Formats: sequence, structure tokens, C-alpha cells
Amino acid sequence: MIRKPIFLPGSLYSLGIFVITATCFSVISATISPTIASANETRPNVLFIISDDLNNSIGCYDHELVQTPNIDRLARRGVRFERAYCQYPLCGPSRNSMLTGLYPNSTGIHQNSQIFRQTIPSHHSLSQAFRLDGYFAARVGKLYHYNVPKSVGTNGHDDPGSWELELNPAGCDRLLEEPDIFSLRKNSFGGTLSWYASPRGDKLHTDGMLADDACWVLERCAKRRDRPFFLALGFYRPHTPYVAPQPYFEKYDLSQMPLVANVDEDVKDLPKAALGSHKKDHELLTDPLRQQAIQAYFASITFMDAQVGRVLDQLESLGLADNTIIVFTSDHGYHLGEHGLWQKMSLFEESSRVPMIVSAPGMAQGKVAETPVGLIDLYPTLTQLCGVKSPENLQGQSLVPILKDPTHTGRGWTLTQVKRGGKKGFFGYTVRTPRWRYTEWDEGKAGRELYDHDNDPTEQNNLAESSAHAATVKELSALIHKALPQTFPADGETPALSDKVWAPNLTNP
Ligand SMILES: [Ca+2]
Ligand SMILES: [Ca+2]
Repeated sequence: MIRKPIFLPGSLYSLGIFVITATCFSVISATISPTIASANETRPNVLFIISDDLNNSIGCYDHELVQTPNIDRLARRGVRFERAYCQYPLCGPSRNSMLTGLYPNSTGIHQNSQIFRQTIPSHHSLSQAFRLDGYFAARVGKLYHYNVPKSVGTNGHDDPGSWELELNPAGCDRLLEEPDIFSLRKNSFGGTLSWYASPRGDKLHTDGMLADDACWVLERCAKRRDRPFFLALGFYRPHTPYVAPQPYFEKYDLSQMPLVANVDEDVKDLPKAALGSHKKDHELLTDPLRQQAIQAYFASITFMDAQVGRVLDQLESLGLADNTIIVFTSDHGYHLGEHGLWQKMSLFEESSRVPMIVSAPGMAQGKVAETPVGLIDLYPTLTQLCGVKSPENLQGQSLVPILKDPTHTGRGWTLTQVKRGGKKGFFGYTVRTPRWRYTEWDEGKAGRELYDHDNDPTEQNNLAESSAHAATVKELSALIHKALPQTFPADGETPALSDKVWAPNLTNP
């Protein structure tokens, strides 16, 4: 474990002061004075949409095949971040990091099925900060970790303090169709490649029901203009099992599904840890099965996109669109055979990169920001845009300067990490700059990788051992070691996981 050096200054988070302030805010917002009510009418709402296991196979990210007309139209009214990355390529750690505004080294959440209340119980989550400042916060579907598909229809590993309203529908994909789903391992769906072209229509599927529920919440919010809302909507697709209505499969010709070539040659220059996310199941794949999996993944994306469209339509028809900030993103990326890998948990571009679009009133529209950013940056961005008080120990940057002027470079790099080798294992850290990806496994002891994205966007040639690139390796290694202390809490220790059950208490946790 790499520890934060003690001599480095860190931001101190004065819990006592913050709790008192937060309590006052909540009391003020409960006593709806005419001044506050009219101020609230002008405060922007937030519609936070997240898809699960979605990579950048999206039309507005220049994918040649995948049809996503609704995400594309959102990009036309906002800023599309070309280089956005998760902080950990796995659902639970990534979502806990994004929703606390802290790196995984500060949340202590490096696995699924855990929640930050077990490590840093008094930290305020993103939507909790909005609640404490008078917003109505609702969750529809998956925001924190869920076991998909078995926990669909429940609260999953949710945080009750984050929301005033939670809705957890379960559709035919969860309740009826599991016996019909093809899987590489029989009856195994959540972590195993599995798919099904459903004969049932959109509205019977979980994601269709989520869109309906979100539309209903928006309708309720539209009647309460005195109280702004933070509506978080978490779709389950395209997470496995890739179940979507049949018409979405028909949009993708099986024979045209792209297969990755040259894998045997490509992996020769890779350290073992780089391929550590390989699963035995994936060896069962044949080329026809690979094409079926990719078709089903693309079909699931287009199905999810259609549900995004229904919610955007509702926002517009209720007259809420002009005063609502809309975020669309994913919890991490996804491999479809690159370097021989499938799914997540690698530090390559496909697994660590996410789509990220932010549409905000008064900010740039239809623009692309090229500078690297992270999911860690969403918390301070949204609180700044809405004038909501946020904890002082947030570790991301506000993207507001980039939303105003997408050529603004901001921090200029993003850090992603992943663990290898179980409890006593080691971390890999990768830093992405506009041109380079540089990765160190166990501080370099288990290998290094360097890719030049100007000349090698698919990360085929590992340049880390090339003497011509020694200066770049040195510079980027120094950048990782400079960045790393900023990912730990002020005391330099990753908080330990407690088994104690956290009693939800919004104002005095
Ligand atoms: Ca996920
Ligand atoms: Ca290679």
C-alpha cells in the first residue's frame, strides 16, 4: 500500500463546523420564507443520468455503428468531454468515489457490495449535500452498487441518507426472462457474458420502467417550482445480461460486428498485471459468440438510449429543460475483446474511459472539451453550479471553467487505479494526459506501460521500455507520485472498513 507522505499538507475537514452549518441550512430551508422560496425558483435543478458498464460506443463519440440519437442530442445542448475517466473501473468503488467526490484511497471502497458509510460515515454524499441545502433528492434505479441482476428491484447497497425518495422497479428482464437468457456459464448472469433478444416491449423492461418512474417524479417536481430537485436516474443496461427488446438487436447486422484482430501479437509487450482482469469464462468465446455478445451489447445501448430520450422529452414538455442541469455518464468503460479482454477492471482506455456530457444553463452548448477529466470532478462542479455548500475535503476540480470555455485545460490529467492479487495485492495506477497514458503496476515493480495516443489510439505499442521515451516515462512517473498524495485523506491513511451498521440520520451522522 502506498501511503501519503506525512509532510505534505492536506485540506482539513472540520466535521463539527460542517455539521452545524449543514444543520442550519436544513432548518432554514424547512422554514420556507418568501425570499428563500423565490430564490429556489431560480436555482437550477439537476437531472443526473448514469448508465451501467457503458463504454464510449456512442454516436456522438464517433462510433461508426452504434445508434444513440438521444445521447447525441444531449451532447448538442451541452459540453461533451472527449477524455473523461473513472477513478476505479468497477461499479462499487467508482460510484462511491463519484458520489463522495473522493478518490478510492479516501473512501476505502475498493470492492463491490460496500458503501462509504462503512468507512467514512459522516461524509456528505453529492445528493445529500443538495438535500441539506433545501433540494428534493430522488433516486430511480442504480446509483450506488447493486448486484445486477439479482438485486434489481431492491435498494441494493444504497445509502438512505442520500435520498428522500427511492424507486426500484424490476421488469421482465429480471422477473420473467432469466431462464431464457443465454450465458457462457449456465444460470450465471451478473459477471458472465450473457444475452437475450426479448420479445417484450420497452416498457416491460426494468430500464423502461425506470424511465416511466423518472417521468413521474419530474411531473411531481414540476408542480413544486418553489423547491429545486436533484433527480438521479441509474439505468442498468448495457450491464450483463445484455437483455433488450428484439427490435434493438435488428439494428445491428451480426456479420458486421467488429472483432479485434492481432491479439496474440499485441499482448507480447504487456506485463501480466495489465491482463489481470482476464476471466476463465472468456476462453469459451468463439468468433460467432463474440459477434453475438457485441450485437447484444450494442442493442442494449440503443435500448437504454431510447429510455434516456423519453426522460429528456418529459423534461422538455414540462417546461423544466431550461432550468435543469443534465449530466449523462457511466461508472466505467468496457472491453469488447481489445487486448483479448472483456468487461472491466483493466487500466486500458476502453475500461477506464467513460462518456461524460454536461448540459447546464448559461454554459457552452454543442462543444467538445478535450482536456482529461474524471468522475471525481462531478461533485464540485454540480455544487458550484447550484450554489450548494459542499464538504471542504473534496478531491476533484470544478469543471465550471471548462463548461464556460471548453478550451480551458483545468487540471490536465486524470488518475485511475485498480487492485490486483486479492487482499495482500498491489495497486496499478494509470495517468492520462492529452497525449499519453502511463501505467505503473506496484510502483513499477510489476511492470510499466506507456502509450502514445497521438500515434496509437488503440494502445498497441507499449513504449515504457523504449530508451527513446525514457524522459516521458520519468516525467509521467513523477506526475503519478505527485498526484497520489492528493488521493488520500489528510492523515494519509485509507479508512478501514467497519462492520458496524450505520444508522441513517441526515443531519447528525
Ligand atoms: Ca458498472
Ligand atoms: Ca501491445
